[in-house]
Amino acid sequence: MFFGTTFSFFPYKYPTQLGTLTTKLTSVLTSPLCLVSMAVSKFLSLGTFITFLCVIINANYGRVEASHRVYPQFQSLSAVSVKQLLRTSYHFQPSKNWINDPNAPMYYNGIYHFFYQYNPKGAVWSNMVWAHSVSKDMINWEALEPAIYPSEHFDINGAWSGSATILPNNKPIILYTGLDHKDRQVQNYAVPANLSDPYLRKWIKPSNNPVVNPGKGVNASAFRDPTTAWWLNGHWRMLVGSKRNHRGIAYLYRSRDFMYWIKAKHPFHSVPYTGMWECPDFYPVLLSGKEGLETSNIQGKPVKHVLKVSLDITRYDYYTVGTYLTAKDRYVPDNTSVDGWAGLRYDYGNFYASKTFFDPAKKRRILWGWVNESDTTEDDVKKGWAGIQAIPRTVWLDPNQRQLMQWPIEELETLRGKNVKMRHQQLKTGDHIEVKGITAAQADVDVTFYIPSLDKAEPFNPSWTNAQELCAKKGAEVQGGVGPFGLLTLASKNLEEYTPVFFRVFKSSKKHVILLCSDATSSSLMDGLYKPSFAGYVNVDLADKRLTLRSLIDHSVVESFGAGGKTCITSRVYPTLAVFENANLYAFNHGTETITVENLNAWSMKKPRMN
Ligand SMILES: *[C@@H]1O[C@H](CO)[C@@H](O)[C@H](O)[C@H]1NC(C)=O
Ligand SMILES: *[C@@H]1O[C@H](CO)[C@@H](O)[C@H](O)[C@H]1NC(C)=O
Ligand SMILES: *[C@@H]1O[C@H](CO)[C@@H](O)[C@H](O)[C@H]1NC(C)=O
Ligand SMILES: *[C@H]1O[C@@H](CO)[C@H](O)[C@@H](O)[C@@H]1NC(C)=O
Repeated sequence: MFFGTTFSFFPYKYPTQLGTLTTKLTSVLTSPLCLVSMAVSKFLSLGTFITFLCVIINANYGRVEASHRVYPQFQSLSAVSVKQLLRTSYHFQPSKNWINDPNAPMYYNGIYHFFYQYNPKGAVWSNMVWAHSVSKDMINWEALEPAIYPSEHFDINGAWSGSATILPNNKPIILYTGLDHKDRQVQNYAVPANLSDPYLRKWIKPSNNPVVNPGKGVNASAFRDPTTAWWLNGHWRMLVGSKRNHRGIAYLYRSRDFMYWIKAKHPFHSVPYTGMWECPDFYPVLLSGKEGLETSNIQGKPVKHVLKVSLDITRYDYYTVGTYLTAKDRYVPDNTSVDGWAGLRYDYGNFYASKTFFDPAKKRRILWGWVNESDTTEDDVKKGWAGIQAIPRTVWLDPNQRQLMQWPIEELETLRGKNVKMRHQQLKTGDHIEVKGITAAQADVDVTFYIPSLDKAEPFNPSWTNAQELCAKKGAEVQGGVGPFGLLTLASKNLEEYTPVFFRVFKSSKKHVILLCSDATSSSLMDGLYKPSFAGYVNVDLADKRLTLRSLIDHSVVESFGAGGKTCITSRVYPTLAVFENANLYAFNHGTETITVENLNAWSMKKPRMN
């Protein structure tokens, strides 16, 4: 009974009526200078100066709320045409319109629930509601009616992101951010109207909301995204993301009954000059093995904790591995984890506002993350859709205890169709060997490369702290010693278009440095797209001289997992020639050292039921 006994008093409330539907149009303006800075991503090397500048600029050009109201009529949506070209097939998305943050993923009585920020009216960010889908395997999805939408004084101007907690006696409860009638960000709760409905279709927002007001000293315009709550020593705890001046903050709140919350004297954690912390996520991980833990279930277990924050300034998700000081109720990152934007990321590409949940059915922790578009807003309006979710990933602690490992949930493999293999294939300098016989635009590729010798690895310059800059400088075409080698995905026949995912191996004084790149520079002949050379370092020793790479290719997304999930990169690309059956897949090597494809498996991927 690690939850204690307080909960028999839990006051579920069932109001008789749901209010009328109103939402307020809101819009995001992002400072052009910061966007440019982010696009070239010079941040990491220029350090806090640009950061500081952007914080200031964002303060002036940040989120601006318009004042007129719209009345979404969910039953009679204006028809939009949805373009199929470049639409993903097995990544989560609704049938049309804009989506962003994953909200309150959870498992309840045999069903996975997934909620997400959704605009029922169009393909741009606006009119946010909580769309709701259900699944038995997190691969095939059925869309339901929106679960939460603006209707009450405490969320009349917006129903923003939040999380689910499963209370004792298996009762789900959602905490979410409402934009109230005064445009303040407040934290509300919602509960299922009927716990016997297997799909939990209807959610109610009791009248004692909001349960958390910003309070004194808290910026009511920067106070959002409550976490899953955890139970310890007689109290629930949860975090809310915020900032004070330029310091990013996760405020800690405690409650005995989930209704009456008190802010802790000290923030749970904060870091100067990191700006607004969105979507904090906090959870335990076992020191060894892949098994996940329920957020409250740590007593007597050998654990570390993970704190993830989404930095609004850089629009990436960063995490640290550290220690939860339960006596002080504070989090301290390990000295091996860099805290801030030089730190570890779940993904070095398009991946934001992520959230994990514990899946009791398979005892694993699963990560959901939003993957935005890299085309323009005008393109999105023409397409009729914008945004997908990354394939759910199982996460666990790397045996080195310094970082996480991530791997697509095993259920994805049920979509694998035709399989082709490549074994012991040598890749000499300049080789492009085609992987023939699968649908290369919609595929799952898993490859093990063998590096016979590391002697030719180029020297690593210690000033190369920014992986993305290094990848931009030394792309797939620049000949190296050991690498670049890897996959050319979504490639047109004559290589007018291709998205290479590849390794380069460098030699430093102590060990080898491995770079993984997913480079969108040559991905499309179309202009006006965001085509970054996304990259991250891979912390592996090459004792066995092998590197593995798995790429999930899905028309306009390439989601890659290096070295068994140590480093992940998701790229959005929009080929014009390399589409459908005109897309090709190659293994390539542009290094002087010959590399062997020891084992490659590629599968055509089937299309699941998708909303
Ligand atoms: C509060 O946050 C908003 C939104 O980021 C920002 O514009 C404003 O300057 C902040 N106010 C203070 C007092 O820091
Ligand atoms: C709750 O859901 C169950 C199962 O779908 C249904 O039989 C029951 O009528 C519902 N109760 C109410 C009050 O709607
Ligand atoms: C980091 O922390 C560990 C114990 O947690 C300690 O043994 C080690 O000396 C620390 N290293 C540095 C550089 O502070
Ligand atoms: C995704 O889109 C690109 C291109 O417009 C932006 O540069 C990123 O900041 C954006 N990412 C998020 C999380 O909004």
